[in-house]
Amino acid sequence: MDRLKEISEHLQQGEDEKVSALTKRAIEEKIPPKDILNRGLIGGMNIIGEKYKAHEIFLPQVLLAAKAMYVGMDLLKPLFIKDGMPTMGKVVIGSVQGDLHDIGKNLVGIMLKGAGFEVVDLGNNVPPEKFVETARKEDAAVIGMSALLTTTMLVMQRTVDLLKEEGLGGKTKIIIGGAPVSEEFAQRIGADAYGYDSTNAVECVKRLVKKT
Ligand code: B1M
Repeated sequence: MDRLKEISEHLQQGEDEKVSALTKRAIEEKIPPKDILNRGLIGGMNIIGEKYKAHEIFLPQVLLAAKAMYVGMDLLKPLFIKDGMPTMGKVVIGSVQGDLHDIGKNLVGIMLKGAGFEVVDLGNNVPPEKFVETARKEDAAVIGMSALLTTTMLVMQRTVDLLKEEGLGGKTKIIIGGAPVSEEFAQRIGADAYGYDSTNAVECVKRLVKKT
């Protein structure tokens, strides 16, 4: 069977040890890390998402798949992060308050580090005050917020507003991302950019940093 398909299928079964072994083998076989990530790991996770939506599987299976996803991501991380690169600027990232989904946000963090940015990762369930306070303390060029739930998207608006109230509006730029958000939503709440995936997020952040 195709190696990437194998990774995707074992991820869907939540078999983290198999995913680990197969990811290692794919790296040895010189399959591009981007393909292992996009077609193997994310490919498997997307199918999990569809099955979960159709009530074909339940939360415990999603959690096991997420664990396997992390095992694979940890192996790929060093291949995306080049050592010793000069920093392109500081980015504070997190999943917004009420949101525990952090796989996409972590991917964005890995890609940003790989592109030479310094990343301050606040984790998940991050309130607006924490984003703004950290951006000020760290003198960050950009805040990156991730939301996977339609209910938590609204926290992004509160963070954008708070940043302006605190006088950091023009200085610290904001990029948002996550399945329920869009370019149109980003414009509506006054965010500076919307990243549709982790690669696009890096392109947007590079553009934002040039403008600061
Ligand atoms: Co949840 N969940 N979940 N879940 N979960 C979704 C999001 C859902 C769409 C599933 C569904 O019903 N089809 C649904 C949301 C519905 C909605 O609001 N419209 C949902 C729900 C309802 C819930 C719970 C409420 C379930 C419950 O308890 N009844 C609950 C909420 C918990 C909470 O947050 N308070 C919940 C819990 C969980 C788990 C804990 C089991 C687990 C999360 C584990 C973890 O993250 N550590 C989980 C998972 C894994 C999912 C799905 C299946 C997969 C999400 C994922 O990791 N995808 C998801 C279904 C789906 O999305 N298809 C679902 C892979 C990841 C690489 O993609 O995160 O989209 P994604 O990130 C992408 C882009 O969006 C973008 O780049 C990434 C790479 O391409 N991106 C950015 C993301 N952030 C960005 C930031 C940027 C730029 C780009 O700039 C800063």
